[in-house]
Amino acid sequence: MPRLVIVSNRVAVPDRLGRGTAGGLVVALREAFQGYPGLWFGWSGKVAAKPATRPRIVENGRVQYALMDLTPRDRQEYYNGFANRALWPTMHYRVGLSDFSRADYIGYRRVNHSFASALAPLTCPDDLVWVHDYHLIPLAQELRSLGLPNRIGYFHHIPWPAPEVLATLPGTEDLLRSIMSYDLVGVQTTRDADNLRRTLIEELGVSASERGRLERIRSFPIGIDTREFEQVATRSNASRLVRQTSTGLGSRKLIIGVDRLDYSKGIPERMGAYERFLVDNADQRGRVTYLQIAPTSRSEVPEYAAVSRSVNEALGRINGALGEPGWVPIHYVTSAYPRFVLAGLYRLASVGLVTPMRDGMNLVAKEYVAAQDPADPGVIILSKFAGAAQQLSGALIVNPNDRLEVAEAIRNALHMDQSERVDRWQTMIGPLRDHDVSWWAAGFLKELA
Ligand code: GDG
Repeated sequence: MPRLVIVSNRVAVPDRLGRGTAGGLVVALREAFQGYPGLWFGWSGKVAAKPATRPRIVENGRVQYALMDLTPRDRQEYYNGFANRALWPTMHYRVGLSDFSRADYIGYRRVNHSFASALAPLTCPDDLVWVHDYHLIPLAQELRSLGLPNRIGYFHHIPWPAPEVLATLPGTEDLLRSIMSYDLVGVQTTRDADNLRRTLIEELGVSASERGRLERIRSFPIGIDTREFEQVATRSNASRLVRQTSTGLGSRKLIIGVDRLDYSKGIPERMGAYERFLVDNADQRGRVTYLQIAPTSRSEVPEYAAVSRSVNEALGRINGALGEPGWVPIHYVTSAYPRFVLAGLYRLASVGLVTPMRDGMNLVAKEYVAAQDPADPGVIILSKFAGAAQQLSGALIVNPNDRLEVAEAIRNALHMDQSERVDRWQTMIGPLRDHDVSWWAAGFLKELA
């Protein structure tokens, strides 16, 4: 059996109790290692004054972790700069928020080069190398220039935009050339795959005779560990926080949103839609509560401070104008909760509100569905711009830019009768169980091998 080498920006080393950090990518990759002995290489999350040339190695069972520190300049230029201030907004169609700097791009290439130089000596020729996400697009090109003969695959977790959108970003041609060094490129949806193929043809001028090379671009929609999440949700009443929330609700219905605090997730827009719902349906005031969990992320990037301000502004306005003594329309928390608490809160909620402006997949949507009580499930309202909308056919699909449409979907979800809720849920849970995270990882790796 070949060894699996995973490379991602962040590496989640399990703690002494064997627990890793929660979160979609981490859970997914942990799952991939079930089938292979392996090495996981990436940034330690630490910043050190001197550049690292060799990683720190941590052994844990069948998996070896190789951790690189970044210098303050690396973190600024590679991570906060090109990856999160230029690539992330452009790939999410937010061209106006994208801030390109040549120095950041040089820093991005430098970190990819130093990661490749540190990784190459740790690999054997028959290892399968699987690189993850937009921070590391040039890695295969760097590894090839060091002579690595291995099969190297790349999975892009975020949307791949239309060619004319990506073309606004300087440096695109260089990035696109580097993506051709992979043997397999996975994206979330068929739309992303079409966009990437078109981008290569239009921006790089891939000619008709070379079109066969585009077959290496394939969609592999990522899943969750569905069965495990279903079980965790069933047992979640053991959590004091879940029981307290349930008691606090009384007969009120719960609407839930769970997102990293990121402008791509559409949190202020969603609050605006909920406000519209309360204004148009005054009888519902005091009968529903909207809980928004939004752990802070990337707080060093100025656009994230700005989205935090817009959320606080919307929250203050709505709770101030529509709240009453004894009823707060929106509960907003920015701390992260353990996974089993999250599962329990999803299960308590009559409505899952998942309305990103753009999202590669969106695992929260899948977790919400998996957590429901099969006999009395809640309703999911899902943005048409999340990759998950291509799979979750029982969702109420909305355009997150249309407050009225989202407000009406909230009303319809709250009034939907039980048999329709059960029917909709049943159309989703089977595919979620079949196309879970193991199916995703195995499908990609089989194709790569
Ligand atoms: C990227 C792409 C793609 C959130 N709050 C808490 C918490 N979370 C967990 C959720 C979920 C994960 O974080 C978020 O995953 P998403 O898919 O929703 O979003 P991104 O972080 O933007 O992920 C996305 C994904 O990669 C995988 O390919 O789907 O499109 O943007 O698992 O549950 N977990 C815990 N406490 C929290 O408070 N424990």
